[in-house]
Parts: sequence; structure tokens; C-alpha cells
Amino acid sequence: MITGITGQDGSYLAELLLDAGYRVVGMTRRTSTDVHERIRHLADRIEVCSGDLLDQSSMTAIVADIRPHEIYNLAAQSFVPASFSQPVLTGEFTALGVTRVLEAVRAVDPSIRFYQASSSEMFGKVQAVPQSEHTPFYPRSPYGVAKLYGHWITVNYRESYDLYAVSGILFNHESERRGKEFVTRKISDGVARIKLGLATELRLGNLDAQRDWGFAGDYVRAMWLMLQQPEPDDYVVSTGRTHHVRDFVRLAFESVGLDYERYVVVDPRFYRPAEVDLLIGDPAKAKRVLNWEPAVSFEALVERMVAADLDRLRP
Ligand code: NAP
Ligand code: G4F
Repeated sequence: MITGITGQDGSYLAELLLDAGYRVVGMTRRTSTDVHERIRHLADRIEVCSGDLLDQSSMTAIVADIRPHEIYNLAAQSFVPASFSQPVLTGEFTALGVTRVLEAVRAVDPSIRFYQASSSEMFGKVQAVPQSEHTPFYPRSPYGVAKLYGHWITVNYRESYDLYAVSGILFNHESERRGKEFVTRKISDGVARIKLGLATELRLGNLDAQRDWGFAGDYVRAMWLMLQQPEPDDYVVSTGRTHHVRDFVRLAFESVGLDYERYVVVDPRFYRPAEVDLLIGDPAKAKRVLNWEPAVSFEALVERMVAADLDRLRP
């Protein structure tokens, strides 16, 4: 069972599990319009059920009905700027939502294996470089604070009720399926539009922030591996390399033969009340225990995202 199956990671994870022979059930929330774009190609291979992280009775009923062996809790309000404008809702989804799923597991079948989508945003104002499973947390946004709650409630239920519950502390991972408001996709989409003559500029915020960016398809493999271990544990998943937003911008424009300085406008509207300046993860434990390594490089990621947006937008 995957919560958040309509999101970027949900769609890649569903593909991976189907390829491994799983029955896959995705939980989606009710909407008046169809928002299943990322899983449309899987429509005849997955089952979809309606529920909401805000609603305990729907969560418990779905888990009781499906009786999954594994639950991947990917659903969340995941956009950092929205967490500043909607902090209470972000706490309800992204923090308390985790407890609701865990309560459903506890009530229905404590042997269900549970994955929580934790985040490098929890490191925030980083207390060590690189960040590992032992680095203290210091979140810098309501989103980061909510994810920290989700992390600790997962650890707490593991220790209190002996659940197989794990927290994957994943660093930024991207793809052509990334939401268009996140910086990498905003850049690839903007570059494609400029190249095709559909736009003349790209307005961005802080170009000096640094992120450890990987490919989402690689990262869902780490989620699955975490639920296949003899004992539940928490892992940092990252590439171990960091780049400035400016590097992503420069490479993306270069990939279509353009100079970014002619098109990018820095717009303070996209600055955040508090910024996470530098993220770089230490993936040593994931490599040692899970035998996990990313396959797609930063450079290849930039290229494939721009190429995909060019293909999508080309008349
Ligand atoms: P995403 O594309 O924003 O997808 C979020 C999913 O959550 C969507 O399917 C969304 O459904 C669903 N959702 C939101 N609120 C819900 C609610 N109240 N009830 C049920 N479903 C709800 O996020 P992503 O990039 O795939 O990330 C997956 C998870 O990993 C998230 O928890 C995110 O915070 C975490 N994470 C992501 C990264 C990253 O770099 N991508 C890194 C670390 C952690 P709708 O389609 O209906 O909106
Ligand atoms: O792409 P972003 O919005 O991702 P952010 O804030 O790092 O969060 C993402 O990664 C987390 C893992 O660390 C996830 F947990 C979270 O759910 C999400 O997937 O911004 C990246 C950086 C920031 O420093 C931001 O200030 O890019 C900078 N930036 C510069 N200009 C911009 C822009 N970000 C956005 N979204 N839009 C801009 O115009």
C-alpha cells in the first residue's frame, strides 16, 4: 500500500513494486478533478482506494480492508514555501498524518512493515557536514518541523510497540515527474520554454543554496530495500555530492546551448523566511547495509529533465 501514489515518488515506487511482482494499492484523496497524471500509465495494473491522511477512520478502514504486508507513507504537503503560508495544515498532513497511519497499523496488524518518508529538510541549519544518521536535527521550516515529528513518532512506535517501522531520511531527488514549483523542474521547464520561444526569462530566488540532488527512480529502490532487512532501522539516502542552485541553472541552459546569465532574473519573492543553505548527505550506511548506490549522476539528471520538458512542450 502506498499513500501519496499520485506524487513523484509514488509513481516510481509503484513501478518498482509491480516489476517485483507485488499487488499494489494506492491511496488517493478525493478530488473533483482527475489528478492521476503520474500514474495514468499504471491504471490497469494498480488498485486505487480513497482515503485521507486527515481522517483516522478512513486510514484504519483502508488498512483493514487491504491488509497490506508493507505500507509506504509518502503522502505529505511536501512543498517548503507552502508550509510557511499553511503551517497548521502542513502539521496536520505531514506530522499528525504519520501517527494516523501508524495507529491504523497498530490497530489492524502490528506485523505490517511501515516506511516513513522523512527528509533532509530536518537537518536544516546543519550541525555537521556531511549529514549522517547521527547528525542532530535543526529544521528551518514548518515542513521540516512536521517531518521531524513524523520521524520521531516512527522511531517511537518502533520502540514502544515493536513495529517494523523505518524512517528513510532522503535528500532531494528529482525527475521529469517532479512538481513544477520545485526548483529543478521549474528550471528545466523554464529552459525548455525559453529555448522554444515560449518565454523570455526565468525568475528564481536564492541561487546560492546547495543541495545534494539525485534521481527519484534510484531513491525509491532504497525505500524498498529498507523494508527487506532483518531488523528495522533508519537510513540517510543521498549521493554524497552537493551543487549550488546556480550550477543546476547553468548546466540546464548549457544543455540547450544558452547562457543562463541572459535569461535568469533573481526575484526576492522566491526567498524564504528561513533558508536551508547547505545539504550534503553521507550515504555510507545505505551503501554498507542496503548495498544501495545511485545510478544517475547530477549531470545526467539535469540533461534528462530538460530533454523531457523539451519533448513535452515541442509543438
Ligand atoms: P509529491 O510529489 O508532493 O507527492 C505528495 C503526495 O502526497 C501526493 O500524492 C499527494 O496527493 C499526497 N497527499 C498530500 N496530502 C494528502 C492527504 N491529506 N491525504 C492523502 N494524500 C495526500 O511528493 P514526492 O516528491 O513524491 O515526495 C514523497 C514523500 O517524500 C513526501 O512525503 C515528501 O515530503 C518526502 N520527501 C521528498 C523528497 C524529494 O526530494 N522529493 C525528499 C525527502 C522527502 P495529491 O496528488 O492529491 O496532491
Ligand atoms: O526545490 P526546492 O523547493 O526544494 P527544497 O526546499 O530543498 O525541498 C525539497 O527537498 C526536501 C529534501 O531536502 C524535501 F523534503 C521537500 O519535500 C522538497 O522535495 O528548493 C531547493 C532550493 C531552496 O534552497 C530554494 O530556496 O532552491 C532554492 N530556490 C531558488 N529559487 C528555489 C527557487 N526554490 C523554488 N522552489 N523556487 C525558486 O524559484
